[in-house]
Amino acid sequence: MPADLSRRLVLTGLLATPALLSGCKVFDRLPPDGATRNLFEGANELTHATQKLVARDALAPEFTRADIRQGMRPNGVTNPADADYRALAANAWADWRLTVTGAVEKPLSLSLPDLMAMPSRTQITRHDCVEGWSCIAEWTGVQLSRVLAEAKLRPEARYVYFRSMDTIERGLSGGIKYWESHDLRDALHPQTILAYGMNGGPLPVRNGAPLRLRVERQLGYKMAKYLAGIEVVPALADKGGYWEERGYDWYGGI
Ligand SMILES: Nc1nc2c(c(=O)[nH]1)N[C@H]1C(S)=C(S)[C@@H](COP(=O)(O)O)O[C@H]1N2
Ligand SMILES: [Mo]
Repeated sequence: MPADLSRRLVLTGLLATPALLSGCKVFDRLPPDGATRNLFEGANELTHATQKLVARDALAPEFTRADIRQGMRPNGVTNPADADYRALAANAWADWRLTVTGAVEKPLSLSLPDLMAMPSRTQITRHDCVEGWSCIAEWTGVQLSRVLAEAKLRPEARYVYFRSMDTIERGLSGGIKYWESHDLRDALHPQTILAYGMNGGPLPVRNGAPLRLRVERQLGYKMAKYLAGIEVVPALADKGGYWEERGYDWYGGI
């Protein structure tokens, strides 16, 4: 049995909730709109509520360099074809900016050197994809809490949207760019970083250059790559992300 699943079993056994299926592979194989799915949507909320009470501020395990595995296998979009992204990459990110907007006193527009000038954090953590694989890699970046502190959250701030530059789905009416969201509790967690470095070098394109989110207590799809903007909001305006709109849990806790 995978470690995650057994850990989840222990947790759910302890708490005697039906939260086992929430966020794990079994859940994601259920038909997105079926009755079973609806039944477990309640369990998703329960997991979120329970973890808030007992475990959400705990740190994810950190590893040593000797534990680094697979050099971080890339997944999802690995080489954005978007013209604006290509132009930014061709110019070594000199024209790229991360915008911080919404429910903040001081909207920001930060270059890569701006972010690198802030105090950094390096962490070696395990990445778990909902598809059932995991990797261990070293991430370097700036804590999101520092960036949000600089922007000064307004009292109505509750959630943070992460807007990516890659088109993940092309349709007749245009392309859909990847996006994600987290509540403030995860956004302000000490291991939540905006990473520009991986395994001692710059973040490669396949893993989200120039900047990607790391939220170490959640599943891979919650960590948006190719960031362009952060938007602080009082309430979510949708299901919270690209995969959530397609049936995944909004709270992808592990
Ligand atoms: N912008 C963007 N972010 C993304 C994705 C994506 O396709 N586009 N895929 C997600 C998924 S499902 C996973 S598992 C991780 C993969 O990160 P990696 O490519 O560094 O392994 O990125 C997540 N963030
Ligand atoms: Mo994933």
